Amino acid sequence: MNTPSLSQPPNEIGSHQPASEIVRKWVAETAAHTLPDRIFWCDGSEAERKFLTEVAVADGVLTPLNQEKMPGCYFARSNPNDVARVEQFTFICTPTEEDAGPTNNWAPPAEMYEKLRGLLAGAMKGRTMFVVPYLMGPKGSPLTKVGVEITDSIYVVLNMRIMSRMGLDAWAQLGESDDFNRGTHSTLDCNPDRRFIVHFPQDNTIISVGSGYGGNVLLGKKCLALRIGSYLGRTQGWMAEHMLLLCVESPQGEKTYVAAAFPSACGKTNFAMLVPPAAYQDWKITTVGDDIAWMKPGADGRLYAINPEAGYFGVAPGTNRKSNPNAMTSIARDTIFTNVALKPDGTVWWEGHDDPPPPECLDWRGQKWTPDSKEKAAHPNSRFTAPMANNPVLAPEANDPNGVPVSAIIFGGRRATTMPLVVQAFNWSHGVYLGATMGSEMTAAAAGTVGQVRRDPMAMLPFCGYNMSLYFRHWLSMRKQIKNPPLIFSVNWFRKDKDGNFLWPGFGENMRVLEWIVNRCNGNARAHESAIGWMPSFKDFNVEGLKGFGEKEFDEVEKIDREEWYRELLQQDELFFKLYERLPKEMVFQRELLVSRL
Ligand code: GTP
Ligand code: SPV
Ligand code: MN
Repeated sequence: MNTPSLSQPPNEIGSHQPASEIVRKWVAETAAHTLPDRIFWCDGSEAERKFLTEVAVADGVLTPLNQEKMPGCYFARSNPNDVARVEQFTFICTPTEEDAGPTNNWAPPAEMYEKLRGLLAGAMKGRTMFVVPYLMGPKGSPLTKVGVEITDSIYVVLNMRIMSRMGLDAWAQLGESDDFNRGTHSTLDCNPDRRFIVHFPQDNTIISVGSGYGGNVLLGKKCLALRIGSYLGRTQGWMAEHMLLLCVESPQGEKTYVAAAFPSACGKTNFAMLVPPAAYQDWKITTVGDDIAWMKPGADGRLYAINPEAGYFGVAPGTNRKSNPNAMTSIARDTIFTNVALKPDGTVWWEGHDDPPPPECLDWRGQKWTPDSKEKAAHPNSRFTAPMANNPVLAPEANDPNGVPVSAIIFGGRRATTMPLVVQAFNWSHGVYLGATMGSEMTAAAAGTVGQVRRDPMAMLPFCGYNMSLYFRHWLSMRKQIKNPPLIFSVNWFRKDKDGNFLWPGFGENMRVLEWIVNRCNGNARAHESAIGWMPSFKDFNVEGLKGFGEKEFDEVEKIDREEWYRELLQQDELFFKLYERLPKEMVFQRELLVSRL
């Protein structure tokens, strides 16, 4: 067989240009500036996937895994300097600095365009420029958006193909319209000094340079679906949120849809694919989405949500048959693994895998690793990219253009102290306050100090495409458009005892919290009023079959410690001071009410 080459794709692969003159002109201009050897127009077909995969393997970008044990699976390593999102190099370039607000990096748009233009000049010389058309959202949904990503990375193309609805449907939805997201990505030389992830919300434009990894470069995901999406949502009356979406089906067959915002690497994928414990045999959880939700009020006065994505870019470490069997099945085939460890038999491993540590393997950097090694075998932010169609508990509603009506919104951070297992907000504006003041320990999903508690409002700190104070206002004002709003809850799976052990078993057992939440939504569960919101008493909470967890343990995980709360309030104030200028008054009132209740 000949070596597959991008200069000679078979059967007209790579040549499907759109009818749109606007797109062709933009692509031609970008090519004239970046000077690629050729332009490859993606169509999303299976033939194209096969061809590009062969090229990626021939170029050493992908390594085929053991095809008997892991059919259709490939392995990739990123540059060791490029393993997570880089928040310090992520910019929101709105016309004024105030539009971007104090929580975002900002630069004047003209200046930033100029700087990026300089970096992109001739950047694709000797490379192929791929044009990737994609839909964020199910075909035919009023919420669905068209994006076009120009990229010089074949890895990006193959990942975007899994993560979005990539292909000719996007050209069909676009027609001659100008309404699409313009994304330009070049890996350049992958130098951190020339790494910028830049958004121009007012132009529906993203330019990303100098990285090849995850949320920095799969532009439909965090850049379009959250940063640009949140900006558009504010002007168009909808919401773009860092939320999973799941369906709870009760033994009576009643379906309740729940959205939950947890910060990066804090449990969204796990919660979205939850397997109920034995005591819940007649309950069923299905996954609508695991990372992002777009929500809009429907004609019936409820809030409807879609998952704009088509795949899962999930955290590998900690994923196993016990913690998340549905994820394990999802990644059994047709999956790309990035920065995990590679075993001699062509399968993969990571910390927290079902299999014991291999006697020998290659670590995520490609160096020999044994169980005696001090370093981790897989990078803590190593990931899998899997099609959502592989998920055995995928909700059919994930492809429904109408979306699903949301009954509950949950906010949750990773907190060793202070925050109880579950509490319900008194009302919408109190719920917005709970979300706005959320704190969480930092994780490996972003470059930074892992473990430090920071404020991460609605899990959107790195993803809000405009002024955070105005984002809070948008949340408050949405209430007027939603006659039957979802109830709002706060959860914390990560509270610890003095010895550093988790007080709550988490994972599948989170079903117990979910049951109480769903029952609250349907008027079937009791609660008592506490200083911080409605809480279940022990008798309202189902612990059937949960060994070693009785009233004492429950009280511990639900405890409100006043000292801790006063400290918490001081930390919240730091964020409020930063946002003070345009902070909605409701936030200050809610704070005062909380202080007086405490
Ligand atoms: P992003 O993809 O970065 O947005 O992350 P995510 O929010 O989807 O997080 P994910 O579900 O991948 O979980 C990240 C880490 O949290 C993994 O190491 C999990 O094992 C761990 N985790 C998830 N759920 C629980 C839980 O209920 N309890 C505990 N203790 N850990 C959990
Ligand atoms: C996150 O960090 O929240 C992720 C991974 O989901 S990334 O796509 O890299 O943003
Ligand atoms: Mn995420």
